[in-house]
Amino acid sequence: MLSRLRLLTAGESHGTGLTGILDGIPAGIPLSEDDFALQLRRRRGGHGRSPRQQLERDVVHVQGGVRYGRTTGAPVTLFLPNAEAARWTDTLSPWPVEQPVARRTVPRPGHADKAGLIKHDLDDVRDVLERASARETAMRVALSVVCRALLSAVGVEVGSAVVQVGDVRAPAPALADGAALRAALARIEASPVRCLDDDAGARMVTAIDDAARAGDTLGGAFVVVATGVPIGLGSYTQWDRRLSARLGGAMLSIHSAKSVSFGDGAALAMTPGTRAHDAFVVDDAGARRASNHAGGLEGGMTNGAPVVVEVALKPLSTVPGGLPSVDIDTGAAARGLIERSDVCAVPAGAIVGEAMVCLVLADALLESVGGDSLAQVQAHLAAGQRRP
Ligand code: EPS
Repeated sequence: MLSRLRLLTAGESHGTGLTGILDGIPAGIPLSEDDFALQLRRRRGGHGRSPRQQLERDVVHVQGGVRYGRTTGAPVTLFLPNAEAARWTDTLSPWPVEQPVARRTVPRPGHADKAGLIKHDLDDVRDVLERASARETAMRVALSVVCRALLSAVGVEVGSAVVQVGDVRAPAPALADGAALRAALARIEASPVRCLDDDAGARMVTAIDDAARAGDTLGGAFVVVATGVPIGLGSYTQWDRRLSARLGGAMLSIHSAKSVSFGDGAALAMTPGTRAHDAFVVDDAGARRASNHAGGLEGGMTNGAPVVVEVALKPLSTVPGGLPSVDIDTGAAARGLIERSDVCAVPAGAIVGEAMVCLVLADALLESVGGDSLAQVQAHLAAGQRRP
């Protein structure tokens, strides 16, 4: 999925913390502690999040690759402590303890639990759920801050909006350029569900409150938009270098993601070819496009229009009352184990979506123009004809 960058995360949801490494980042990218704090705060937010998000402070410890507020070219290494780790020392001790904590033997349908147990020959759901938890996305968001800073230094801006919670659907936000995105983001950030449409946003809040009262969870969908993207990132020359495939794969790696689409997505399947494409308008000002049905991607490459990606998330499988399941010790019917959970994580998912778009676009930018320092990347970009 990545060609110039490598990203790895490690750590359990209730362990001492999450560790992350981002390798292949050029030197000279400016970073501040506030950049990390901002993105991690955005990921914790949203109506319908679990109490966990009030407990976490998400203060990033930079353990390598950054000095005096600039990347050095070495792997960026981050550690994100978990606020409650002290309560879990016996449960997650790397070494045997005198009184082992009771095993969890009822897998949650919809989660990684059952297949994870069988795959790794485990007998305690705890060993699966700790790593399968969406807490891991906090580290992806933290590492993506470096990619966002690189993109921002070449004029690329990335934002997101929630367009669906349960069956409440908002109109798709029309974000034609960086200025429109910035104006919309000011309103989106103020919405408790990251929705640009106030009426739909209010109905989403009500839907989440109703689900909470009913002991249920809700999925939905978000859209990520990237503006100012240079033309020609990705490639049409080989299947696995197509940016649509790489972006799609990265988005589907987000917990709960069930589908991904670009631009008008599935609606294009029922639109005739004469209306489905972004025809050129040629006038005195030159050639331009009057629409962006393609979502900024043609032939597996960026075409200079905003990249528009929509991701649908299923409702969280950790439902408060537990779903019908089976006890793996006895084989008897049982309720899926009950863990603290969000009612709706779609607003947070949107921030994780932004993180994955930042990562894939930064990787494709480095692949396309190259450079071992930010100044080199900027110079290489300026030397080419990469702008609409
Ligand atoms: C999450 C952390 C988790 C859950 C949620 C998302 O924290 P905890 O496991 O302590 O409740 O709130 O993850 C899930 C519901 C899940 O099934 O993975 C987070 O930080 O985003």
